[in-house]
Amino acid sequence: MKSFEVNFDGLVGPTHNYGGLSYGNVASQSNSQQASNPKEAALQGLAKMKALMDMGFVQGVLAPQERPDVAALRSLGFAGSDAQVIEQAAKQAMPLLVASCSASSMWVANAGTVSPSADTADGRVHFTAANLNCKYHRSIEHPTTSRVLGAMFADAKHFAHHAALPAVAQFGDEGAANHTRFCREYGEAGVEFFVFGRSAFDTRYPAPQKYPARQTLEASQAVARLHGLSDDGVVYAQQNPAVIDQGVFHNDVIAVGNGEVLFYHEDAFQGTEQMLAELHGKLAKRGGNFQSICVPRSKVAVEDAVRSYLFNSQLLNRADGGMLLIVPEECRANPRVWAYLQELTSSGSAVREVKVFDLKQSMQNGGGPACLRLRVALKENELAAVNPGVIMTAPLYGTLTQWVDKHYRDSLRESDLADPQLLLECRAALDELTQILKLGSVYPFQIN
Ligand code: SUG
Repeated sequence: MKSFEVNFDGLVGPTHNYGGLSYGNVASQSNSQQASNPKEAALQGLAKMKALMDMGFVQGVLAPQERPDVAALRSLGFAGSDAQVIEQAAKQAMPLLVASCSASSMWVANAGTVSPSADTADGRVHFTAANLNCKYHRSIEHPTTSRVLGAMFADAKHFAHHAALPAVAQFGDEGAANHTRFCREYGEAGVEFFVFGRSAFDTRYPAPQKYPARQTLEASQAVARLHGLSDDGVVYAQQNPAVIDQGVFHNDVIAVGNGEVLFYHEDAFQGTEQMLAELHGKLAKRGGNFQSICVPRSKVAVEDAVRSYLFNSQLLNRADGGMLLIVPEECRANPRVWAYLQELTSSGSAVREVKVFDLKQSMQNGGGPACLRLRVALKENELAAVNPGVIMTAPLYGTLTQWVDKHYRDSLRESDLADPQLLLECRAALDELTQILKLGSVYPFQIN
């Protein structure tokens, strides 16, 4: 049976703004308070989805969330009508209003972890929504994420959904941004690679000194158990705490993998040699030939990797067997990274081609091409069971660009977030979107 890796990209929401909310994420901190352009952000994301569809990849769309999250503000003690809740929050606790307005659900690599059916004990595709509990503005995403994923992958014969892990730091879980899967073919059993930043209970693992390590070993292990993965099909590795302190807040800022290939920075991991040997051995037992491409620090420093987002790229299989790397414009703007990419594609490596996308609006909050997509490996019959409303087509692309043009502002500053009209605009847009994507009622304003 045929199988595919489907990329579901997060559609940028109407409140996309630069709130400076993510300590440890260099771009989020340095662009705080700048004016954003939600319309441009959404169109940049849609252009990437359309381009991948045009190249022959199966591409999906993941809907944004209702913001401001008035229910979250109510749970923090603000009361009255929706407009009063927003007004009071703006007066008394602006950082909370900013957090409740974040469009951060666009980075769907953090929506959850997905294990394809070939890896799981019950032969279904398993999803665990990420609790994202390191940052308040992200910790409020998972209930809606679960409903949206449930509406996209509704058929219980093929799809199993797990609620987010307990919302405490010991089980900090950031989803697929710290998860990669290696395999020979997408429909065959593979090796799932979980990368954690720290251990909550085992003091032998070193922790970063400056910035938080968002993913714990215990969270990764819990996800592997929930999904029914076998020990033969799992490898755990720790991120190098020193790179977390340089702004590598997720593993997908320093490494990316697909098929049999891991593309990573020399400084990405602790115990790299042992980790590579384990990946090689376990994939060999699955009939695969693990390969790794190490980018040496002498060619690309960690700082250049963080600024350019070289590793936050999409590594995709081309029809001819070679691989294609989708990178952000910031890679072309960095002479050392760009020179490295020229060398990589002409050296006979697995990576044959590089394509560049302008994703500046998302990049300025620390979200590159890979952050914007959730990968779901599906067999042909499973793909047929996905809600067809969320699969990108040329007409859907046309409808979504018109929808963005109709509903989105082209400038948003912190002071605009206090405007109660923004909530009404967002709800009107999302109500229409659920009809376009055929999701049913998934938002709090539609349910309550
Ligand atoms: O969680 N930025 C996101 C970026 C997530 C990137 N995802 C991956 N690497 N997979 C984060 O730090 C910034 C929001 C603000 O500052 O307005 C933010 O949430």
